[in-house]
Amino acid sequence: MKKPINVTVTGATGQIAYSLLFRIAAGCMFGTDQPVNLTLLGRAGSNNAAMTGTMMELEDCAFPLLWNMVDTTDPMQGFRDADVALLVGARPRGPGMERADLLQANASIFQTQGRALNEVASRDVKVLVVGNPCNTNAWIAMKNAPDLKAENFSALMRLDQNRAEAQLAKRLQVRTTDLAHVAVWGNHSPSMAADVTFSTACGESVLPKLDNVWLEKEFAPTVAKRGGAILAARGASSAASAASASVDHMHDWVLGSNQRWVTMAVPSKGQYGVPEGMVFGFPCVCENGVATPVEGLALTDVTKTKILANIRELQAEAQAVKEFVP
Ligand code: NAX
Repeated sequence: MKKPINVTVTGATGQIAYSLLFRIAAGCMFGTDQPVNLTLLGRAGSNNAAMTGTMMELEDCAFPLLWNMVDTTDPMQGFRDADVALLVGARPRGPGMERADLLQANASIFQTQGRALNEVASRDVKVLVVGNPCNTNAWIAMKNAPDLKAENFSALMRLDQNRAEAQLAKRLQVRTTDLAHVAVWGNHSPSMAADVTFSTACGESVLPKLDNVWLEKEFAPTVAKRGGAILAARGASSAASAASASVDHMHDWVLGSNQRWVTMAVPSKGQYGVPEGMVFGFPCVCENGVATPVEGLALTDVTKTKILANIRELQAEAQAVKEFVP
């Protein structure tokens, strides 16, 4: 039996975690031969009774891979020796709250968590930020953890890729597993750029099978605004699909993507003109625990323009939280 890995999850009383935790414990994220120790990191001063209830349910599943489980509200305890940190908890936007207020409220959470990860987590910890605005929150955590490698940090854009693949598969009447090279660039916001320029279905380019009107007027807006559409329909934001995408993201990062392109927001090394260090959605290939953006693609002018808009948006977000970054 393999040695267990230490997985810390924040936002454990939230709706995403209610789906995510059970899939981790069932072996979907790290494989069915990999035991896990779970730490649930709650918010200091809040009523964490719901977390106790979730832990009772996890226990009642009798998952053979769940070796140990603890909860805490202290980040220094919560991230101690963490091999994987899933930062899901974030303050939701409240009535009358401006985007700038939300950025600030969440910036302090990710500053604290970045500092704690820097102090006590495994030096190889893999961090996935789900809580929004996830690209900027991941950047804040990364900047506050100077002793960890920047490559240890990422943000969730796999949900956007999964949404793009689902729309494409429906349009082309194929299965999502028939698709390859679907990419989403940029920020996890309505500005993101879903890109099928390089995509194939059953090994053939999808472009001759699609028309520009559908791509620009239906596909791109459907993917970019899907979160809002789900909120309107369900009366609650995407949860199970976000949890499933988080499982996909970490699974492929840890176990490899088998040369498949997977969209991850990772710190740029200057690829495609994205400023160094900006946490940006790129198509990546994962191998031996390393996610590498695919380089040298001949982007269309449309994609280049959208990438530029995403860079500007992330620069504005960074500016709004600059006092939380050393
Ligand atoms: P919930 O509102 O159900 O749960 C939020 C969790 O965060 C709770 O456990 C709560 O205690 C915790 N929390 C709230 N305020 C906090 C604070 N000040 N400090 C620490 N923890 C705090 O949200 P849920 O639906 O689970 O979504 C969690 C986050 O994921 C949100 O920020 C949401 O916007 C984001 N999402 C990100 C997605 C992505 O693709 N990157 C998609 C889904 C989702 O929208």
